[in-house]
Order: sequence, then C-alpha cells, then structure tokens
Amino acid sequence: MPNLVLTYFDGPGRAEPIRVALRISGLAFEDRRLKFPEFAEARARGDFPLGSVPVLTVDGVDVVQTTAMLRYVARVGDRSLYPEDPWAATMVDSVLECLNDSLSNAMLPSLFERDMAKKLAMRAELLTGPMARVYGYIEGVLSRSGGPFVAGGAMSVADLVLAAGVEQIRRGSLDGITVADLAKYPRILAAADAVAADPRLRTSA
Ligand SMILES: N[C@@H](CCC(=O)N[C@@H](CS)C(=O)NCC(=O)O)C(=O)O
Repeated sequence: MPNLVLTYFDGPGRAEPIRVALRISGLAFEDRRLKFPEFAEARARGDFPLGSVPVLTVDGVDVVQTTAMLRYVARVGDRSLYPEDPWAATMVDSVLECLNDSLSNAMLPSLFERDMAKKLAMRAELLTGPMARVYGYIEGVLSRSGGPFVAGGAMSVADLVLAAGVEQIRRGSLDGITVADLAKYPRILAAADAVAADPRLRTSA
C-alpha cells in the first residue's frame, strides 16, 4: 500500500469526503490538519504545488485536485466507491465536477463576504441560480440511476461529496440556505440519508 498523507485545514471542507473515502477503502493515512497560520507558513515555503489544499502526498509525491484524489483513493483501496461501468463512472465524474467545480466556485465569493446583508443576497442568488441548476441536474441523474445513489445501488465518491454538502446545510453552516430549501430535491436528500446510514461510515477507523 502507498504511504499517504492528506494535508488540509482542520475542518471538513473539500477534505472530508477524501478522509471518509480513505477510511472506507481501508487505506491508512496521516490526516495532517493545519491551522491557518501553519498553512500560510507552509504555502510561503512553497510546500503546495498550487498554493492550495487539499494535497494528497503519495509516496512523497504531491497530488492536487480534490476529484483526482477521490478517484485515486476509490481505485487503490477496496475499489467499492467507483463503478466499473463506463456510463455509471461518467455520471459519478459529472456529479463530482458539478459539486467540486461549478457549485464550489459559485459559492466562493459569499464565503468570504463579511457584510451579512450582502452575504444573504449572494446566497439568495446562489440558490436560484447555480445551485438550482446543479441540484436540478443531479436530481435527474438520481432519477435515471434509480437511486438511492448516483450510480444506482452502490455508493460512490460522488455520493460522499453530495452528502457532505447536504450535511453542511443541515448543520446550518451556510447562512441564508436552510434544509427547507432542499425540500424540492427529494432524491438528493435520500442519497444523503443513504450515505449517513452506511455502516462503513461508523465502523471505519
Ligand atoms: N481545484 C482545487 C481547489 C482547491 C482550493 O481552492 N482549496 C482552498 C481550500 S477549500 C484553498 O486552499 N484556499 C486557500 C487559498 O487558496 O488561499 C481542488 O478541487 O482541490
């Protein structure tokens, strides 16, 4: 097995689905969590290839891009989290990019907005714009797969990222977006519930 170090901030963010995928896949790893000053210091030293995290260091080689890490982990471990079927794999990839690229990037400006009134206005636009488009698309994917997951009956790394986003909203971590806003996405809620019910999330180290 490769030697794995996952470097990120001390929070869920983009890294949590990778941590969960590593555990479910049975891969031991060092969970390197940096406080922001440590991150800034390490970045100033040039520690991160793109100046950002997460970074997954595989046998001493730094790998960047969250979705690439997720696919790698899913293929190297017990291989349960990524489908063999080309169409199912394409749906997993498509949903991963919708969430980690389209939605994350659309969300970014509001994460850094300090003025609450402006933040809430940005979130309202996010809800009716990019989020409605991304979640509407994913509802369609889940409808065609037959659910509860993106690839049908088997959970994949795309479901871990989807569930992490729903969990963030359920926790109330996104001002202006509540669980009531998700009511029109019943298949996404069902996918998140099915992820939460997977016993491997509790029994994994
Ligand atoms: N496309 C990259 C984006 C990585 C990214 O934006 N990371 C953020 C944290 S979620 C970061 O390091 N931000 C700090 C900064 O850029 O100063 C990925 O998917 O991994």
